[in-house]
Formats: sequence, structure tokens, C-alpha cells
Amino acid sequence: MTDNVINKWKSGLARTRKTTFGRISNFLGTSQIDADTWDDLEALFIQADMGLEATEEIIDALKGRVQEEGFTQASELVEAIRAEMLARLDSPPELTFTEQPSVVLIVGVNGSGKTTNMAKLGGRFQDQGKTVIFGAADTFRAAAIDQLQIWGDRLNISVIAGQPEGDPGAVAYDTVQAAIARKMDIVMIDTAGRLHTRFNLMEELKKVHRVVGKALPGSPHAVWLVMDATTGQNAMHQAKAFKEAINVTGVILAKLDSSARGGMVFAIQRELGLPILYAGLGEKAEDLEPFNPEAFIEGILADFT
Ligand SMILES: Nc1nc2c(ncn2[C@@H]2O[C@H](COP(=O)(O)OP(=O)(O)O)[C@@H](O)[C@H]2O)c(=O)[nH]1
Ligand SMILES: [Mg+2]
Repeated sequence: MTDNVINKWKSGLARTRKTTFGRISNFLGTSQIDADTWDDLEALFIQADMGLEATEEIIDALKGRVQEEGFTQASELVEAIRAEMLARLDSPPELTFTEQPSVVLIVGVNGSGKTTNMAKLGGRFQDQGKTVIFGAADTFRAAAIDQLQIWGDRLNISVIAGQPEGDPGAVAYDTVQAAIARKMDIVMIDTAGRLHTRFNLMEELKKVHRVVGKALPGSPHAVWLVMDATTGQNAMHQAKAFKEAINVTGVILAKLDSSARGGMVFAIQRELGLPILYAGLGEKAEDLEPFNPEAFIEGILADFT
């Protein structure tokens, strides 16, 4: 891991660190381990949006270590906390895009960062030598189509679009067809994040999913859920609804830089059981980083001594 990568995570996680995790070392201080130590740690983990399950698991594991290793000083916990956290984070699977074309559906609520992150990733895959095509299946708002078109022009990536308020399934179908005809490597399809009701939204996503499978059997090969890290528990509830509707395969955690809720990373892996593929550590394209457990832990605990 280069210093550059670690520094990106440190600065991207500054808010999370200042609000929650960075305070751990203060209250561990020079005190003895007692009931208060556990209560304080638990409260801090919950406040950091780690979720109840991951919090309890880590606290239990730490208590076990204290017994086994005979710690008495709270300050002795520091390394154990680091290790128990790291043990609960997975590196993302390598994205190989073995199918040609490989179809990726981008889903998530309105404003979560779908369009910008899809564009950033498309640009990145293109830089890696892949040919990419975009589908503008968020037909709910005309501005959404224009926004993707602007990215497409900037990146020199073709955008298949239909009419505003047109059928998103038809756009998705046409995009996959175009990708097959043009022998493209990667198809990325942007979808709507808001309809009149959540039920309508989920039904539409299921339909897009089905239609893509008709255009290319076996596809979509990936469904990436973009989650807004600033919305914490709310994003978790929404994610569960998406997961129930369609087969989500990974998470793009956007806006980690604007969030104090970086602890969500644990809840996403523990409660949703989804790998985090990329995290947004800033507004710029190069600030979208492949998820890296070691760098993440370094970022949230950087002030530890
Ligand atoms: N700071 C920051 N802003 C982001 C990130 N990802 C997206 N945004 C911003 O979030 C806003 C909504 O993004 P957009 O892609 O339009 O969301 P969509 O409605 O889900 O397609 C835009 O202003 C983006 O620039 C991120 O990782 N960090
Ligand atoms: Mg959008």
C-alpha cells in the first residue's frame, strides 16, 4: 500500500475519525478495563453507525481477548480493536469482466451518486483498456439523461438513451443490443432512484433486470448498489429493500468524505453481506478508490497511539 493511498483514506475519513473513532484513544487513556470501558466503546461504535450486530460481535471478541491475554489496562486494548475490526472487513473481489459484454446495472436511491460514480468507473475501466458503453435508463427525469450524456461526451463513451419518461426497460434492452453489435466489453446501465412509490421503483428495477436478461441471457453479470454514506441507517434500510427486489452483488459507498458515518462499512458487510467495491473519498474521479480494509482501518484509527 502506498503512502498516497493511505493519505487519501486518511483525508477521506477525517470526519468519521474526528466525530467518533478518533475519540477511542482519549477515553481508553490510562484507566483500568471495567464495565465503563465496554459501555463507552459500545456507545461509540453504535454512534459511528457500525450497527448493533457488528458492535456486539467486536465487543464480545474484545472481552474474550482480555480474558485470554490478561489485559488490565484499557490502553492495552488498542491493538486488539484494530485487529478485531480488520478481521471483519473483506477485500473486494477482483473485477474480471470475463463475459463479453459484461453487463452492470447501477441501482440506488435518487441523489446517492449513481450517475457520477458510474461515469467515474466507466472512465476508469476505459483507461484500463476496456471498451465501455452507457445506458441512460433513468428516464424519470430529463436532467438525468442530460447529465449522463455530458459525462459520455467528456469521456468519449457512447450513451444509449430514449425519451424522457420513456420505458427504461427498452433503453436497457437497446443498450445491451448495441453493446453486442459493437463488441463492447462493458455495459453500464444507470437506473432511476425515485418513482412515485418504492413499490413502483422496485417493480421497475425487476423489469429492467428481466429485460437485460432477455437481451443477453445470463446478464446482468453485476448489480452495484450505490449507497450514500452520509445517510447512515437510512441507507441501510433502503439497501435491504433493493436486496429483496433484485440480486445486488456489490456496494459502491459514495460520499464517505462528506460523512461522519464511516462505521457503516461494518454494517454493510455484516448486515447486508455485500462486498464494498469502491468508496468515494472526494468529488474527483481519482477519489473513487477500490475498497481497501487496511487503508480504511488506518483512516478511521489514524490518531491512535
Ligand atoms: N463529496 C462527494 N460527492 C459525491 C460523491 N459521489 C457523488 N457525489 C455527489 O452527489 C451528487 C448526486 O450524485 P448523482 O450521481 O447525480 O446521484 P444519482 O441521483 O444517484 O444519479 C452529485 O453532486 C455528486 O457530485 C462522493 O463520493 N463524494
Ligand atoms: Mg442519476
